[in-house]
Amino acid sequence: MGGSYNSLDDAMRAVLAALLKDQPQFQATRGKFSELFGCCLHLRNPRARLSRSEGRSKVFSAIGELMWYLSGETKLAFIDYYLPNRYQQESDDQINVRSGYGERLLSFNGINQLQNVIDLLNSKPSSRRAVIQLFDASDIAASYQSVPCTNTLQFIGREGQLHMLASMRSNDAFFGLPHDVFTFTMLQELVARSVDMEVGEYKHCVGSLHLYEDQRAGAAQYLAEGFQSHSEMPPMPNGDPRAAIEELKAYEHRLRHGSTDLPPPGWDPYWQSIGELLAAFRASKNKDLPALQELMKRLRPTVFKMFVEAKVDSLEAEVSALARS
Ligand code: 5HM
Repeated sequence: MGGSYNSLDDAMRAVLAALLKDQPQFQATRGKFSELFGCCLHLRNPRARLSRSEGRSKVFSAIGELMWYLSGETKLAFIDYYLPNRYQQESDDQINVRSGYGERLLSFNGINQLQNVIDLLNSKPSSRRAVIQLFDASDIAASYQSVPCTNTLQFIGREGQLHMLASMRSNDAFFGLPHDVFTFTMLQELVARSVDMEVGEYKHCVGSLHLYEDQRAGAAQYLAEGFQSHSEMPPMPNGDPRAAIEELKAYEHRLRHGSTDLPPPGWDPYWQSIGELLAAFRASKNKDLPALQELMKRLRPTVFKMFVEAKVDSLEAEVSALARS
């Protein structure tokens, strides 16, 4: 199984349909699962990285995971804000999560791997050495609650386009895949902008691509939703994105620590819309329906608007259910 797809949703539909055909015959600590071995998915357009269905809420956690990686840390408290209770069992000490990529990306034994590949590609745009290593020999030298599922992220510059190949040892097709494709293709675009190339193609190659037994109903429901139109993100602004990312990180930090401010004025609309999504997540966590409705009014018609709309709908339903009880 493999194949070439126009969007993440197209790839997910093919993968989940194939995984549902088989009965869950393998057993892991995390449950029984069916599996595709050695699967390589080719996304022709890495910006079609938003799954409409996961968008009922997962776009927020996907952006949360990206911010977590870019923080350079692996703190449980950070990701728990976006995915409550999901990562607790992944942590050995309830402080850090070993399978988080932030520290390894930005400070692996003191090496900033992200900056390294940018510097390498700026000096040798066609290099075959632009590799970020995430899984490490030490990960299986002892027993841990969780270790990175990604082996390497490789960037290949060809004719002004930056392609990417993600190599994963293990990937959960229903929950992990949409998050991983989102965060990795965002990193691809960040690197492309930093080396003045256009975003090329994306390949997602996985040793064990699997579906757990307890996610089969969700996967079947996703397939039953039928065809989803593509939600392509707009291009990231040209030029070095580092300053914008630092501002976004500082803003995200304030929101996560309780601020309800809107993104500061003057940002490029691309970063502004990501900031607005983070603000909508803050308001929905606060169950602040007026703030969410206000934000909805201010949002420009971006690909993100439908995700905020879904948050407004579910909070409205919650509030009216409360009023009835
Ligand atoms: O036994 P193993 O370490 O492979 O279990 C980790 C589980 O988390 C697997 O189902 C894996 O596919 C999923 N996972 C994922 O899909 C975990 C991470 C964290 O590195 C990830 N994607 N990024």
